[in-house]
Amino acid sequence: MHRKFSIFLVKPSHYDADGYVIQWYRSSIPSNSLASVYGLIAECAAAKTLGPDVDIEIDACDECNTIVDIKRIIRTIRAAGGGFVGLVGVQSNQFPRALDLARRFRAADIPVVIGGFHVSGCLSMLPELPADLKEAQALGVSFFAGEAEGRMATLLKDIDSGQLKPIYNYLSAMPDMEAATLPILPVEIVGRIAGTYASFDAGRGCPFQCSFCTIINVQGRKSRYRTADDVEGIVRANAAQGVSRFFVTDDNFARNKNWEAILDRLIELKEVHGFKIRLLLQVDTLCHRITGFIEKAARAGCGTVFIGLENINPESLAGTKKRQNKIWEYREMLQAWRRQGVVTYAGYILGFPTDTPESIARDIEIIKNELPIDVLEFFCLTPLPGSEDHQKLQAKGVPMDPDMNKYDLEHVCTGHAKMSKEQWQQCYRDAWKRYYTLEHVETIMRRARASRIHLPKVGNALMYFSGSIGIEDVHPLQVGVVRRKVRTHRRSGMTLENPLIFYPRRGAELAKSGIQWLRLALRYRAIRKRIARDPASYDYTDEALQPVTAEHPDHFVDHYADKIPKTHGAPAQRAPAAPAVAVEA
Ligand code: B12
Ligand code: SF4
Repeated sequence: MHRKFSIFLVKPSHYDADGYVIQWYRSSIPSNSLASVYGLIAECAAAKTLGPDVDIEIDACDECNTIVDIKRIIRTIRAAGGGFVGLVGVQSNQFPRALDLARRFRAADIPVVIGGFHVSGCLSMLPELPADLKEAQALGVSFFAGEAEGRMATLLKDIDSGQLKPIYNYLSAMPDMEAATLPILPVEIVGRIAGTYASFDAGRGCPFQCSFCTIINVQGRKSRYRTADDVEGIVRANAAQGVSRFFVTDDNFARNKNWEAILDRLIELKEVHGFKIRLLLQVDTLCHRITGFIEKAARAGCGTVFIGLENINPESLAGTKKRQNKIWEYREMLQAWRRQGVVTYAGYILGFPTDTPESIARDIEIIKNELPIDVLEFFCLTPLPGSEDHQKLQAKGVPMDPDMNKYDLEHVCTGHAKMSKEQWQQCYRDAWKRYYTLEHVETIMRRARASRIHLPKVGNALMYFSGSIGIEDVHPLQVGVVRRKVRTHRRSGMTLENPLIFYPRRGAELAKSGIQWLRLALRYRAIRKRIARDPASYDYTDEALQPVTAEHPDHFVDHYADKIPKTHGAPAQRAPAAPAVAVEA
């Protein structure tokens, strides 16, 4: 008999401090986890995995841009007579929200499977299930640990036959990425991302050993890559539905051993076949050493690059085993991207063991003066479940915040040898203020003009980063366009607010943030216009734009001269160290 099997995939968001789900009319970054799992289930649907008479129907949403209609999902699965809810790519900070959603579905007896880094990281690194996973298990939720490529059919068959197991653990066997199923999402879902970006991972796994990182313990230390043919397949499948912008989610695309074949193929698709490809890449701080990498990336359509700078203090980098970051090459690397007109975003982590409020303030001023970075984003060093840091603290019984919702890299979750929790949290807030002063925003725009980088592009990126913290009070990686709050979607344990209080306050909040965004946009536009009108702006220069030569050595390095390890290629120490730069109060 012909029947349906109905699958709903939800990528959960997480809660703000008031217990409301952080979601928007349009979110800013696509979820690659959702695209990967969707692609795998679409493949099973096409292959009629559950038999020729069973139609597998899939619906998917990213909660960052869509309100999850719990009742409709329950109705649809019941009407189909079979199916399940997959909570996809659930990070630690999203686990409390995932659990609240699961609770509702399990109360209606709908099967629920949770996958993603929290489940995989905990199963990989902890001796026993932590309390939140046990709570989910008690509700009858199943876990999927490890990667699902080549394993989805087994799961679907188990659910369909009522044999769903409590845990699917594939962490010991990483699937090959060559010719692996392609990540894809229908255009209606991609269209809910501002700028209509799709995503794909061209590789997984990493050989390095940064102690704060979960990736190595979940995806392994052996790198696996997609081929140029696969990437062409992803581009063509998206182009067929009018999508041509991609966020390549590899933690470091420069480490992908197929980078050149992939970029060459993208260049061919662009230049010979007329595909209008735009790429957003993530790379490390050594990518400029690879001959032709930056030039080819730009030709293939890369207009923006995320760089894992992490920190500029060599002591901090060594302490966390990030020895591959060579600070004496940062300026050269950033200048190489600028020469290709690419906008640079750099991530900076606060709270390494040697950090103090004074050293953080000093380091940010050094960056502003000496490194030509466009957008800088800050994170608190966090013992993420699945990382070596978390495992060690747990084993030693060091207190860590029990609320997983806070593991979003914006909250301080454990102690620090030199700062109180409050000081550290304040450092995080101050770091944004310190970097995004109007004065420094103008400097960045002047540098962009001098480097012939598209001024509005840099201006808009700066506005979006400073506004997400200053106006929306969320990290730019989580921000979107126009915040949504659903009164009834509040964290479990928190009381629902009276509609007469909730709705007028929401109206006032929306009006306030609208006005604040408008004011910020006008301020940045005034700066941009001032620079555009200034004929001398093309000749602007400063320390950060100076090339590093024998005559003009990079005295950025001098600030840390006594801390640079004596490794191959490191500059000879030029003690005594230069006096510290002035730090604004
Ligand atoms: C791209 C990315 C983002 C993107 C998009 C998110 C996404 N998940 O696609 C953006 C920029 C938004 C993002 C933001 C953040 N991210 Co992020 N992100 C990544 C990154 C680099 C790649 C994710 C990815 O595509 N992986 C590949 C997919 C296919 O793997 P996967 O999610 O594990 O899914 C597979 C399996 O788990 C399984 N699976 C997953 N779900 C399900 C569900 C079912 C039903 C089944 C059967 C199987 C299944 O099948 C999938 C295919 O094999 C990862 C690191 C990494 N290498 O994965 C970090 C990572 C996931 N992010 C992390 C963090 C901490 C964050 C932030 C909190 C802060 C930050 N600075 O990064 C914010 C959170 C904001 C938010 N609202 O999401 C951590 C999470 C660690 C943890 N324990 O929680 C990671 C691991 C990086 C790290 N620092 O260690 N991130
Ligand atoms: S932080 Fe980046 S370089 Fe370090 S281990 Fe993780 S993926 Fe590799």
